[in-house]
Amino acid sequence: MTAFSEVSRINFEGPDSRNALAFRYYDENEVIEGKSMKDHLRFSVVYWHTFRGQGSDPFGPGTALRPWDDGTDSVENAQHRARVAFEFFEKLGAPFYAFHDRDVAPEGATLAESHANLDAVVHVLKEEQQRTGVRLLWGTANLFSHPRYMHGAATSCNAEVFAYAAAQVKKAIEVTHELGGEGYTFWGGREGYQCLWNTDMQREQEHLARFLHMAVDHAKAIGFDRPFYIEPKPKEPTKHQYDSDAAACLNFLRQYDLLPYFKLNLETNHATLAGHSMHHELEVAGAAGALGSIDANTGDMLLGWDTDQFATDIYLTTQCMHAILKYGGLTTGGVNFDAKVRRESFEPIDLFYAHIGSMDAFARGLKIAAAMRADGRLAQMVNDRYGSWQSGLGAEIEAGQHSFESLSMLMLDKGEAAANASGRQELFENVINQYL
Ligand code: XUL
Ligand code: CO
Repeated sequence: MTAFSEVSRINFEGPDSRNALAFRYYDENEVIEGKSMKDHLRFSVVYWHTFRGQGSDPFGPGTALRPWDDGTDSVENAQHRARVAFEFFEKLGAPFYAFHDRDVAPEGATLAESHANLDAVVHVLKEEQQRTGVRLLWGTANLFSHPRYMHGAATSCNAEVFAYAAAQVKKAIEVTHELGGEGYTFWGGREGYQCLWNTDMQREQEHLARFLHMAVDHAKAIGFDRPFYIEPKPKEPTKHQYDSDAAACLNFLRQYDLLPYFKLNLETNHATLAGHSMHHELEVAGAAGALGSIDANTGDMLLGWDTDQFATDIYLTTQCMHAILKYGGLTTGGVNFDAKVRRESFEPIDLFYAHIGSMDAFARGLKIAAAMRADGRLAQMVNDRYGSWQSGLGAEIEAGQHSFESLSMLMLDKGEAAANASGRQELFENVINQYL
């Protein structure tokens, strides 16, 4: 008897299937733009929501039934849970997973004890990775739950908390390396402020940069040559996080000479909390050559907070996959389901339904985006819109052959710029709908 004995491997059955435990669109072997769907999407299951989420909210405790958990915080329970997690990854057919150090193993009474607990579970994770072939997309450290991090970690006003966080991240990078992780993520949950009057912002940002440089140095020292990711989020739990959106992260990384070592891990619900669409964030990162990975989820338009729901909206997944294809696809990163089943979906089987539905939604998004690209109409329309840059004056400006002086002479001579053409937004949107 295993944890999910009623479920067998989820198979692709095609769009007409009525089987709730089958894929309709995600056929991992189907080749799109020369690459299998499995390699395009690089689906990943997150340990924190799927295996540690209890279904609690600010108004009530957890509702989730997780019969494999014995309710204790023991290392044995954590090891058992890790084996259950791999049964889930394997049956779902997810090639990757992601974790925080404290999701997989309990925090001990001392740092040394926490390290030992982590090692004991990492041992099982390694065994299970070898048994199943499931890989680690990225690891990370939880620098936000424990009360010691109340003022932040790398940006804490308490220097010893900075030191403790450094020790924790050092270990988390080492275990990520040991498990063959394809990357390492920094999400600065409490690296921000609640009150500007008590905050030395410049000092905190310099500390954060110093911390990240130490991480880069340590990765070099141990031979971990995979990308680091910064995951933007504007708020929650702090009022303002320094890594608030893609543009702020890029500016921070550039200012402190960290850009060569970092890419961005973009999350849909974080984008919307920042007042942006995910499409916007993908474009900002992609245009800067820093699109690394995505935390796939969605918010609820009518709820203000980070609800981290599974994305099922085909329009959203099409935008994501179109931007990802446009900027060369996911290579080290993946479509990481940083998403949780809602409080009312409390049975273990709901974990399967949630992942299957969102994997299918992303598979559809990928197929639609690829069809749009193969057809070329959208690209042609965009290209036409910039027609004035293709030759003549526009091409000369792009080639650096002009100055204010020469352009001023030209326009004084002409007297007025050429007439504008319509932006045709409605037509563009209609064309997109033809592919859906
Ligand atoms: C929080 C969030 C994190 C990061 C990893 O909103 O998205 O779970 O993905 O720390
Ligand atoms: Co996330």
